[in-house]
Amino acid sequence: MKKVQETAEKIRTMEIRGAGRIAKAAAEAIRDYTAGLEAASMEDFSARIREVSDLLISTRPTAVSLPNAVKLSSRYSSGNVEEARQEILENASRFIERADKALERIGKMGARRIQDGDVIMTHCNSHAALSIITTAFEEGKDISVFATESRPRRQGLLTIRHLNGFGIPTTLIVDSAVRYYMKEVDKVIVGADAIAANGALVNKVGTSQLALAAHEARKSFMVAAETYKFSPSTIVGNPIEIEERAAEEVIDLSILADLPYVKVKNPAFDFTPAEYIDMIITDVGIIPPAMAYTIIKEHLGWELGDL
Ligand code: RUB
Repeated sequence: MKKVQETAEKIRTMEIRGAGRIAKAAAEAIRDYTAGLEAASMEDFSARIREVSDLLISTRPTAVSLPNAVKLSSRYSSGNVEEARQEILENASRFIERADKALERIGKMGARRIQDGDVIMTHCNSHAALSIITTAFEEGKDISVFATESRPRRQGLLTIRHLNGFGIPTTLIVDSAVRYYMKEVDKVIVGADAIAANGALVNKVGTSQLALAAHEARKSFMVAAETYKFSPSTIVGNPIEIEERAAEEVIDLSILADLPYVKVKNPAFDFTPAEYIDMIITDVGIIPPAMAYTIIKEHLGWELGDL
């Protein structure tokens, strides 16, 4: 349990962050916990698996990859402890492998949509989006990147470091310079924290303004998302919760203390409507946002009764 608590804490404090990494860390935590779990009975086993699952899911509310990873990993049908343990170990390992392969596949398929000479804009720090960019570059395409800073946590600094490691020419810009530079951009590629059944995207706050600017300038807006970033519960009408983070990420609280009429809002994500998205590059193919429902039905193994 201590290791699960540590993982949960790392996700909560964003030491582990990004929807894909969070999902993989949760699956690993469940796998390791289950391997060493000493249960007195099947009821005991079930209760403990439920407890760690709930703990992991409670860490951050928006990235649907987290509950998807936990649910897919912690499934079992046997009423026998040893058999149920084996089922979970296999399911968790399968999820981890799926996640690794997904990034590679998205990179390869997405890279086919990148042309020699393309200027790409990306936002925040998405491993799926970066997989496409670095794969295209390694294939020999002469590309360059505009990377947004991504206030307030400045995940853009991770992105520029990553791209620099590949030798990809990169320009760091503040978030508010997105529209100013859009005329120099050919394609926008971002990641996803969640995709709703209607094809709407939830990603780092500011993504929707990139989409709007790309739409206005008639530039292609591409989303890189593993199939486990699609949200089954949106089919039955559940909204995706947008995480609201602490004011101190935005402003020093001592400054705020002197400003009694001022409050701070700090949403971590925003919604981009499907009509601004040209394509979603998933590990099972490149799809229009209108196909989100099909991905959920065919690749997440959900029955409506589960939701
Ligand atoms: C990260 C973020 C990323 C997505 C996709 O937000 O919005 O674009 O999670 O990332 P945070 P990936 O830093 O708040 O977790 O493609 O790596 O899953």
